[in-house]
Amino acid sequence: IKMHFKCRNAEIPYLNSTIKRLLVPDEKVNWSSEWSSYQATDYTDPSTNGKPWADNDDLSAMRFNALDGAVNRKSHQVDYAFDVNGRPLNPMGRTGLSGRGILGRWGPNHAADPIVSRFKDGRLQFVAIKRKDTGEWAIPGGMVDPGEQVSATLKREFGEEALGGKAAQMEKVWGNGKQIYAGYVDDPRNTDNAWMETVVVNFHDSDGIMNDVKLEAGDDAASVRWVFVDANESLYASHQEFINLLKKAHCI
Ligand code: RP5
Ligand code: MG
Ligand code: MG
Repeated sequence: IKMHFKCRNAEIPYLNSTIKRLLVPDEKVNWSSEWSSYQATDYTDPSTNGKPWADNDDLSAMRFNALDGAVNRKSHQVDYAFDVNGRPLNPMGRTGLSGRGILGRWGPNHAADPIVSRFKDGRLQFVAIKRKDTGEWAIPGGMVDPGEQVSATLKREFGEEALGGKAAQMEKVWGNGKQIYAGYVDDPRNTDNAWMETVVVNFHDSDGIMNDVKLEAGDDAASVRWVFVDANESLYASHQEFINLLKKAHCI
């Protein structure tokens, strides 16, 4: 996964705000690169305070790099470090913004991304949704709820965002999951102290089951459609890299 491009953009304001990131040059992304005067813009979206899915500011009560009650604070990739205030440090380096931003958790925020794919006229395609927040096309992923199995998140989010919340005859497709990635996501919401991680699972339909499933956008999705992988459309966060892994898995 390419590090810190989408979550280092100092040109555009941070999501739902007028806040801008401090510009972090390429050679200063790594924490090990000396920058003693580094002072990122500090921002935690006030609308997240008190939300059931959001942490409070009492970091001393949290068990980091561990399963903290039902909340998974373990990274898929590393044991992360902390800054002088005890805030988790983004393992991929500086983003120019400290605090939680709009994310709910200090440290890793766990998501799951279902890639439902098939061959159409000999070309590989997958189900994509248009995100309401940034307007970008994306895999219909979502956050893992506390205590939720990732396998359940994958089905739930696909149902909510791509099937309009309606249950469909997809059992056979769900039985077919192959994990293609687990780790960090270069998500535009990431900060120095809070970041997205995901598990990407491919559900490939080789039996034409999806031919009878009606796609319908719902929840955080404004629209939904099949996208050919060779169309090379630009996608949200690291999703193009996940599609590259999908192509590899299907020998393309
Ligand atoms: C991305 O954000 C993940 O890859 C996943 O697609 C998504 C989860 O967040 P929401 O869709 O719930 O905003 O980093
Ligand atoms: Mg969702
Ligand atoms: Mg989503």
